[in-house]
Amino acid sequence: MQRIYYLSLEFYMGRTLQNTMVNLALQNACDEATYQLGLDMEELQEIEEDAGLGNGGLGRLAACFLDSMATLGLAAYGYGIRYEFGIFNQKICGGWQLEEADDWLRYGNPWEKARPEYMIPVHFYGRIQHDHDGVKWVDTQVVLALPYDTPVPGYRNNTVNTMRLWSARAPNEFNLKDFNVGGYIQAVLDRNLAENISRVLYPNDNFFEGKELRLKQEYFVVAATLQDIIRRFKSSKFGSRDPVRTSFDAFPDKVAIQLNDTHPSLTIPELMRVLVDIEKLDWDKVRPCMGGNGCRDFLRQARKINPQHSKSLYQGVGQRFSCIKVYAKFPGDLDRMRRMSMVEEGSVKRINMAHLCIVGSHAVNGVARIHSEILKATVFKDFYEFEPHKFQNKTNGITPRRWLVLCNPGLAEIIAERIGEDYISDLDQLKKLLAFVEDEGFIRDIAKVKQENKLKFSAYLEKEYKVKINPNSLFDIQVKRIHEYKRQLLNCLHIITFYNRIKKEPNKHFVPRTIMIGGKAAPGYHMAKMIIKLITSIGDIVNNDPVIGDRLKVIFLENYRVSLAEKVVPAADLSEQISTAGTEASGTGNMKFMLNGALTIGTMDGANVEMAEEAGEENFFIFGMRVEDVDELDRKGYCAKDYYDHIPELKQAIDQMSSGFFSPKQPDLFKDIVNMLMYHDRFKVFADYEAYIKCQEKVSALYKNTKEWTKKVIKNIATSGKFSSDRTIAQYAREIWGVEPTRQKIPAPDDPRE
Ligand code: 73E
Repeated sequence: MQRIYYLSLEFYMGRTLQNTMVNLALQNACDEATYQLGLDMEELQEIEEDAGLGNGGLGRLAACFLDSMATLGLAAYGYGIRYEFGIFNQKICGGWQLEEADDWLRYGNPWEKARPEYMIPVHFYGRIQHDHDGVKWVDTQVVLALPYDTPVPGYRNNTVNTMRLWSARAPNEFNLKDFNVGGYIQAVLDRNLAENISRVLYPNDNFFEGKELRLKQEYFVVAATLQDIIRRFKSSKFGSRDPVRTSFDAFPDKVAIQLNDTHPSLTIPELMRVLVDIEKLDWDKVRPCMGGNGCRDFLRQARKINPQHSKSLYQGVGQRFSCIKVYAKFPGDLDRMRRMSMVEEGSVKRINMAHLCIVGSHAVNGVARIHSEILKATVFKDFYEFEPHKFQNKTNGITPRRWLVLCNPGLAEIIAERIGEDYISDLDQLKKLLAFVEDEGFIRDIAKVKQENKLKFSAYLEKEYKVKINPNSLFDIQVKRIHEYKRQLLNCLHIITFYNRIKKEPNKHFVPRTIMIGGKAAPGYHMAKMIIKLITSIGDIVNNDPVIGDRLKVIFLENYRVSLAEKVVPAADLSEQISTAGTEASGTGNMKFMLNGALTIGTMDGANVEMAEEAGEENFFIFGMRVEDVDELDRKGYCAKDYYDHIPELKQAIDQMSSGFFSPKQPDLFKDIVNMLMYHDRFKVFADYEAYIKCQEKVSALYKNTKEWTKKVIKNIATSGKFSSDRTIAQYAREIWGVEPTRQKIPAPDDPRE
């Protein structure tokens, strides 16, 4: 059997209880049983902590992939780190973000099982010694990797896979020397140093972290996982019976390793080190593969953590990918050889991890069509020209179990009433709903479910946060990490413009809107934190203006995370996906909204391009620059001031921000934001302002006509099937891992309500 190993520094799982019940068809039985005990299942579910072992899309993708791999019956394992502290909890205080530690294991974790019998030593630092039978790595510091297993059930198919997360433990002899009492106490205290490796998730999304502890995390998961993979291979019938020397001949056919971005890329030199230095074999027999995703920041110092890696990098990879090969294909092109080097020039030698990944992998993929094309045309152009066959696309997806059946049972139910339940594990079947676009009954049902979800979410906001919103207004939602490239600031400019228009003509009719923005800012990202303060400050002015009434409300959704997404996504009318074209590799929140019956206002970026293609552009609110326009503007030179000077409503909004209209007690509070927007905006917010405002006018106009709006909603739901992670994983399986997925259907249990 071919085994799939999915390595990731993040697994953003969220809660597990309801997901387990959905996948095992236990929901009705559990509802019934708890009801008999005088308990409410939904209340119980709310008690569970999110497993927040991720920052955003990258970690959530890994979680959706685990669900799909189990559902498709693949023998797949997720490998990562059991962070003691996941993504911080966000508190909003006086409009500012405060971070609180996420002590998610405080009351224990019932879903995991420690497996001390598979504990593995991981070595750090030390030096290399050469002797008669090769090299020895000596004087190392040893940290033990203790695995914790969490079951990953497939959707009703009698399959349960494993997610194995490593926890760092100091060995009992850690720091052991002939110490006096003081030395002993210190030695015990120092155990923390080793155990800090799995203490906390680095809270930066889409950002390269150059800290030594982060590199140790990366090496820790890679080294422990590879030892586990090789142990399992040896104990299978494919590792030869020879007790002295294992045959690794079958290894490339029995093992596929998929890397989530470049974060676990030390897999490549580490696998070489283990096979060559420990298993004593020719490393040409190895076939790891890597899924590149994001691929923006990859400079990394190999440093001193494993000195043997630098040797592997210079010699090992050098053998397979020698400059000579590049030279043979492109004679005389010395500049190309320099650009493609794995070792970057400069006083400090740095390893380019992305180059290492491409060279050491048999396949590399982008995560949406536009992203894959950009990689081939820009950052990896040289590598694409050298080995074009390696480059693939795998457009991201989301699991319809969590992101429809679990979070939006009302919608799942009315769909099942029309087309049956098979669509849940074969999402393309949603296409059958196209036959119901003109069906009055279905249109009414869809609008009704949406209204119920909006009422439920309004009640939640009122209960938990004491804010009252108008459930008949258009729910306009942007939830994602706060980042300049995601352009929450463009949304802010629309809010201010909308506000100014109502103030200017208070007696005119406006389609009422509730604009909700949520997301965490990395603790050290100053501009992102200022953006949160700006949103809350705009809310303070807008929400308390009697002229506005309930025509416009601005809500900052505190502590956006998986479990909050499950509440807000089903309640959305409008999904904001407004990154500068060419900056969002794919996006996956966009897909969740589409599947849950929101319309999208978005740029031609990431997976939006393919979503609009599936839905038909006439059913999508597309605006703004395309990638080519952005490139053209770069060549011409982007000048924000020109837009400011020529667009009066834009000027008014910016002037209000800089004059303290939204921060009366501190008029210059937003000067950094204004200064950035006016003089060094890498994401060209003003260039898309006019198109965005016009597009928002079209949104409001359509929303007035519930029936026409709902027809477009149905067309979007019906064409969202492509964005199931089942489709994504089936493509990885066939086109990268070389395995055919199988879906076995298990008859529903003996429960009349299932
Ligand atoms: O567009 C998203 C994509 O949908 C992308 O920004 C995100 O990955 C999602 C899933 O493919 C992503 N995050 C990171 N790189 N790409 C990242 C980089 C460094 C640290 C943490 C996350």
